Amino acid sequence: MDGKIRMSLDEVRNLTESALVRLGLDERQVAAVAVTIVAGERDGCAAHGLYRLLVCARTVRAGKVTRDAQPVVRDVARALVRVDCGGGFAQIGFEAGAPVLAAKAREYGLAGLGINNCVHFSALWPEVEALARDGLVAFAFTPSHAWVAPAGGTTPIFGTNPIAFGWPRPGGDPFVFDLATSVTARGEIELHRREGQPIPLGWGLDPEGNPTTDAAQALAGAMLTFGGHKGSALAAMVELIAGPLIGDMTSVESLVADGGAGASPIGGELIIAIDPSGFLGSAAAQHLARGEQLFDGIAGQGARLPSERRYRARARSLVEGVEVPARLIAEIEALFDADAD
Ligand code: NDP
Ligand code: PYC
Repeated sequence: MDGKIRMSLDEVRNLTESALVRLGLDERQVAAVAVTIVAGERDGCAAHGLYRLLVCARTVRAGKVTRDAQPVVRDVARALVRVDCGGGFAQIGFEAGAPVLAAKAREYGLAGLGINNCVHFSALWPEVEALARDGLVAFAFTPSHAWVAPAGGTTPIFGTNPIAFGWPRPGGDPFVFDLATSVTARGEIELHRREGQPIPLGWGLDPEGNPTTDAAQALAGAMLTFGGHKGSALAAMVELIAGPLIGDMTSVESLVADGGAGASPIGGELIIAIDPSGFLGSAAAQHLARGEQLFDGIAGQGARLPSERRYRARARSLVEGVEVPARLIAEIEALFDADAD
């Protein structure tokens, strides 16, 4: 088992920003990407925290990211906006497009943002949470690389294809869920492989199509969808609405474009925002308050709400900092060993 190092969130941010600067990303991308990596570490989502710097480095050094990409925002219809990320990380697309999306949702009740031509490695909850904090109901979807077999098959065709949802709550943190349509995110299996830990049966198949508890074998073979045919249908939906519908890649196409580099997925993301007052006008607050009865009914029987664990981790990290595997920090520092020569 690795030793752990305790770091403040400022230390996490400094390490992240300096690594991204040394990778040659411009100021805009450094800032936008660092926000999500620090948020991942802060909220106890290690698979999308500092570990991602290793993947970022591989992706940038493989020439898959435009280091000085500038997002181009295009107002394509009354309630639709597109952002071309110019081959940069998706975070700059969200940053540029979200204010336009929110304004359109307020004006028309419902609006969509298509983020195109981006490299995507981040979790989606920071985006739906931000929109929900702004009073909007939000959905986000993105394909990834073809790593996941459809229910009943053994050949990867889907990405891990997350679906995220955010709901504003009067006077409290938004209700948010963000789930891969695979049983678990690929990053979780990567972390198991790095720790030499077995994975639970049901997460993946080995390259011969047999169930496996070996993380490396599942990474080399096929991951499985959650909920069998139901997750499979949702994964297909994500492929369609965040791929062809917005003129961007499917997970199969992204993996072909990767060409064996082992870099982060390339493609697009779809975000939909709804302003509750679009349907409800001045009665919106009264009806949102009724949503609270649902949350009370869940929590009241001892079940937890999605995002509760993250908010608790956040509250703790803001005070105590976070614990990070010492080996991970050493690997991040070693990324730049040659620079010192
Ligand atoms: P999990 O299975 O850990 O969690 C999925 C959701 O379920 C979370 O909202 C979580 O809330 C909630 N949850 C978990 N356990 C419970 C419980 N017992 N009761 C109620 N709610 C619960 O996440 P995944 O492995 O599916 O995905 C992890 C991340 O990976 C996501 O953030 C996703 O965006 C990211 N990802 C990104 C991809 C990309 O291409 N960019 C691809 C695939 C995944 P909580 O957070 O509070 O635990
Ligand atoms: O963990 O499945 C994953 C993932 C893919 C892209 C970013 N994260």
